[in-house]
Amino acid sequence: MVIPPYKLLFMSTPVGALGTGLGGGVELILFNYAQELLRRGHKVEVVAPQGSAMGSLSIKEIPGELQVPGQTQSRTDPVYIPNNSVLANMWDYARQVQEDYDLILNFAYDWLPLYLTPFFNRPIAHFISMSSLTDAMDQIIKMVVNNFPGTVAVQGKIQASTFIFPEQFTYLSNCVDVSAYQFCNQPSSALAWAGRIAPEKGLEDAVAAAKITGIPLKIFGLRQNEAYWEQICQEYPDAPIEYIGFLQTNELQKQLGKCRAFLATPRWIDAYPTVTLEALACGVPLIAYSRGGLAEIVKDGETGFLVEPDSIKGLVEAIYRLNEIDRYACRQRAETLYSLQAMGDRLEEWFQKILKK
Ligand code: HBI
Repeated sequence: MVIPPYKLLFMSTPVGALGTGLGGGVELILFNYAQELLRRGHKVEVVAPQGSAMGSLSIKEIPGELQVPGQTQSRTDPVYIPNNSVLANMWDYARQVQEDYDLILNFAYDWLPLYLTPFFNRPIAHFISMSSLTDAMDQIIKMVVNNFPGTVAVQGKIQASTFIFPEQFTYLSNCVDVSAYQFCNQPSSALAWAGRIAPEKGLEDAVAAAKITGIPLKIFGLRQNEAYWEQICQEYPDAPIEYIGFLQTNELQKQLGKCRAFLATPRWIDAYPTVTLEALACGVPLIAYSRGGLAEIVKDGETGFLVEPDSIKGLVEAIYRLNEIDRYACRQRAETLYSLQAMGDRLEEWFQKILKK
């Protein structure tokens, strides 16, 4: 559709500088949205914590204390705003420059940006990157959904169903820049696990499956919770695992692509794990707990296997069925369902609807 070029201000996640991995999949989502919208002729400026860098994005770095990750909070926790909050500083900057933009896109899963929406004289679109976690977030999201209909988007239906107002969301699904990933049809025997290494990601189950099958497991991602990592190493001292580290996209796809399969073992309702789309783009089949966005991403028996959540036995059984999967079918699913082109169309349609009001 032909629409005027928009001037867009992207407000990044306050839990870490872009490029460090602290922001999880949202870092790559922000980058993919920005590069596709820039390609279409829109202007995109990014506001993010000090130390942020990602490709050639134009980033305004803001100092201040990082925000507490939402998934570490309990449902009835109050809203935390630390002293010299980077989140508050980011949104004070947005307040000062808002006239230079048509629309502000918020990537933070935090109370403050949602609360500030009525105080701004520019429309704010909110990308909700996780499932329902706390009452405070549910209530403030509901305020925005009710007073600014059409401005709040989620990724998938299962994520949306964890909120009490799923019908009022815009659905964006997720995306991957397939051209940045090489399809690999000659994998090694190694299995892969990738993500923030933290309790909600359930890494220990993948390590247990590696121990039982004796198949080596390559582990990619930021060791966000060192104690959790140590605990796994102590519990499985002789499991065939190798910690690779947190890699940027080009290096990650080279190593991930060579793996036989990707194990996705989330304990929580992971909204739409971006890294599993990266695996598909390389042709790597997914063996995933049937939980959250994974139940929408994996075509059982075609692009991998859906396993009963928390069943290590289920992971092992799926590993032994991997020769049933055609790796090219995995690549094709990434190309057709998760392309940047399709995401760009959805984003332009979303922004146009908001700006028409
Ligand atoms: N926690 N408070 C907070 N804010 C975020 O933006 C946030 C988070 N935890 C995790 C996170 N973002 C991303 O890693 C996920 O949305 C992918």
